[in-house]
Amino acid sequence: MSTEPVTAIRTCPLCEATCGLEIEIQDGRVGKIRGDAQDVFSKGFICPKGTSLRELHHDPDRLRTPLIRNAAGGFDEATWDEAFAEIARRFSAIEAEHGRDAFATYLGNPAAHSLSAIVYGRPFLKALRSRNVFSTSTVDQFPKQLASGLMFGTATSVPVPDLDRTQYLLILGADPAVSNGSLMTAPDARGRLRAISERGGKVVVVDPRRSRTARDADEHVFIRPGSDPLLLLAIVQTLFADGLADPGEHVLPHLSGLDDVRELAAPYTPEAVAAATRIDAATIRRIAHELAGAGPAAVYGRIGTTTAEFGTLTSWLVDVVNVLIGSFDQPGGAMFNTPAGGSGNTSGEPGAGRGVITGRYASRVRGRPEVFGELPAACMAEEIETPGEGRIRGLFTIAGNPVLSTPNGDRLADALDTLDLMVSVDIYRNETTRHAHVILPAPSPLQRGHFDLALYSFAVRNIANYSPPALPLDDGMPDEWETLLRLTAIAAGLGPDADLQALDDYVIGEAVRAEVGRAGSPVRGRDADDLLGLLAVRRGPERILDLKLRTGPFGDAFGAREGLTLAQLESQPHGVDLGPLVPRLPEVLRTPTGKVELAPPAIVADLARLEPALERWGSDEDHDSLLLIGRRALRSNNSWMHNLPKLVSGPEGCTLLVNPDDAERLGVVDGEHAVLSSAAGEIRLTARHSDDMMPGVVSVPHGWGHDLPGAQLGVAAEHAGANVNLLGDAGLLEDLSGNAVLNGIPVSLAPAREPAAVS
Ligand SMILES: Nc1nc2c(c(=O)[nH]1)N[C@H]1C(S)=C(S)[C@@H](COP(=O)(O)OP(=O)(O)OC[C@H]3O[C@@H](n4cnc5c(=O)[nH]c(N)nc54)[C@H](O)[C@@H]3O)O[C@H]1N2
Ligand SMILES: Nc1nc2c(c(=O)[nH]1)N[C@H]1C(S)=C(S)[C@@H](COP(=O)(O)OP(=O)(O)OC[C@H]3O[C@@H](n4cnc5c(=O)[nH]c(N)nc54)[C@H](O)[C@@H]3O)O[C@H]1N2
Ligand code: SF4
Ligand SMILES: [Mo]
Repeated sequence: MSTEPVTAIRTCPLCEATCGLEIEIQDGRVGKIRGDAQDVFSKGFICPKGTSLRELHHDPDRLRTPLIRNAAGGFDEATWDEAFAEIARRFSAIEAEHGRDAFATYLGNPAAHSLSAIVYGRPFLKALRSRNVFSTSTVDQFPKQLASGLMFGTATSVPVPDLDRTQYLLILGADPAVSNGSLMTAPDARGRLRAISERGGKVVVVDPRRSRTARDADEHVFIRPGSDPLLLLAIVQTLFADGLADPGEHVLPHLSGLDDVRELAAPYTPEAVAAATRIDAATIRRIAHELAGAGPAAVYGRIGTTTAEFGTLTSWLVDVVNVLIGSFDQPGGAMFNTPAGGSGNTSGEPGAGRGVITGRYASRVRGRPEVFGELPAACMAEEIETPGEGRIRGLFTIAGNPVLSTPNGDRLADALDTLDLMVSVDIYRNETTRHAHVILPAPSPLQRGHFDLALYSFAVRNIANYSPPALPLDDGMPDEWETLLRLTAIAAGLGPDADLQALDDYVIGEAVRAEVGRAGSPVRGRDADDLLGLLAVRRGPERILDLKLRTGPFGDAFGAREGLTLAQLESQPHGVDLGPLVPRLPEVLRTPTGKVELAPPAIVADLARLEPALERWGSDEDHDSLLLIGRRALRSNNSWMHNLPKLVSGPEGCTLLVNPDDAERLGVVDGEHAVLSSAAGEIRLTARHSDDMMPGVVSVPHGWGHDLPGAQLGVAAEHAGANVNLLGDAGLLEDLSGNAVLNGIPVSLAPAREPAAVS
């Protein structure tokens, strides 16, 4: 007998926009998915990926049972007990012979959106006690977080443009009309950007490609890939030279290094950088004047600026300009969020702190410094391949697909096959997880509770929204946090049959005891057992979330004041709007000096590396070169939503975009296959002529190349595309953050003579 359809309200976990969804459910089947018009933040906005959660939930290729690799190289379905026993057996053997640094972890992008992974990833890493911690952060945003950390004191102190109140926005290397915003949580980013122009403001986009955001904007400026730091230096130089640099009364008392910045930028006049950036001096000067004179203004840089040769330098300069133009930390400028779930800049004593220290240890083979407790993802292959003490023998991947998402994925794939243990917690058997000894499936996103603990820290309003699971777990399927806790038990030496409830009680006990002991905590000095009693109705990530909310900046401090609790969020399924961003200087700072460090020595030293680049990029040879950049598409999500027919139907997703003049010169025909090669490798794919491309620049999206044997992705294999990261160079890391350089790679292009191997 059929049951009544119900409507579940929940936040979409797929990207940073945190849209509210309305999901029809009947008899355990997911029906229509619409935007939740009552969501306090997204107000009904939804994108094609959000609606495809239905297809994702019912995808027959999505894993429902653990898999264990067999002697023939295939996989056998296994029970959960068998899977954990196999992991424990291999784990003990490695530990006995090689010790702790023989283990490694790689956390992928969906882990940043998963309450389970955010909350239980940490105890797992702690129990593993290995230095080999890798994640997508080093193929993504570490440069921004490092620059923010050095300037403001913590990795999450990333200023976000106050989109809804700004009058002028300069965007570098981001396409929020497609990506829906990143380190700028803003559902319907496209609508919010258009609103700036509609209220008489201006949006300027700097990008080597006329992106969707650029087409919507008031002005688009082409730039030579990678040269953004020069443009920004010239803007800084102009602001000082023309008497426009004025941080304002609100910021000045908390500022250190203003004179240093003036001096450092002095040589970089607009004329000096014009040839290297390909932007004429008058345009640079005009943009500098507009930024200073347009009312509240902000600069925003993203993936095109962080996955670049000078990512940290560029990320720093973005906020130097933000400070100099006078609207920093003010409505309409670049501002700090106040996250309801708390972060490094809401806990502890306000106004000063330990700041950021990097390089406490280094990677074994290349000696790359640790940043925020992680080593560069692009070092993984060499750490597995190279013999000696500390060689990685056991790897855990959690929600990641590094074979497609990191440079030289082919080399990494070969290395993975030499491991003594590889465990993947994932929802698919894909290009990476096919190498695992054991794959542990995570439930569908609709079967889990959700609160975007990480991404709300970068939202353009202060928002709190919790969603309970829309559907129950399948019979016998543990929640992802239980799987992670089981792995924690194995890593802690408690074995695969440990009492998870006891371990979970230990985790929350530690968290509460730390909180009551923390200086500045609203529950400092309270009795830990009392608080644990108040939390006792919950378990798992929800219990930790309740603790974080209640001790966070809007929390009820366990009854000591009016404020948020998880119970309150549960009663408000469309979310709680905690208001627009508010000025937070100087309380937000956690630098040792208690100042905004406008000229952090580590970053300033990196300017020495930029000087030769200025000359190199201005040369005739550079003007004749061909450079590769990436892009994103609305119907794609990094490497992993290509198995959903609705998203991959229609025009081919993985194509090369080339300016028609370049194409003609190179004999590359529109719609035909071309060969794109770099020092690292070559790929074949369909070329598309496009006036949107700057001459001398080609664009290929990442996350494709689904033609590898052993994966179980029936639909994606029919739309395989080519893996652009075969052209990247794992040896090429940004100096300060260890982030891989994925944009601005020198390439050559030719027509393909034979039919393409991949289509
Ligand atoms: N050339 C180039 N390379 C890039 C980029 C680029 O711009 N250009 N961008 C980089 C960026 S920004 C990022 S974030 C990375 C992404 O890099 P990765 O995170 O390594 O790759 P994803 O494609 O996001 O893969 C996510 C994996 O998580 C699985 N998954 C999905 N949902 C869940 C879940 O709920 N639980 C679990 N356990 N698993 C789940 C998917 O099946 C998939 O295997 O790629 C980077 N690589
Ligand atoms: N639809 C969709 N949305 C996504 C994702 C997805 O895969 N698909 N991925 C999510 C993830 S993990 C992330 S990190 C975010 C990223 O969010 P965004 O940073 O907005 O990512 P992109 O859309 O790749 O935009 C990057 C832009 O930088 C430009 N660019 C490349 N090199 C340079 C350069 O040297 N200088 C300048 N000025 N511009 C350059 C590219 O042409 C491109 O337009 O998107 C998230 N949202
Ligand atoms: S924009 Fe992002 S959060 Fe919103 S529906 Fe699309 S994928 Fe989900
Ligand atoms: Mo990302």
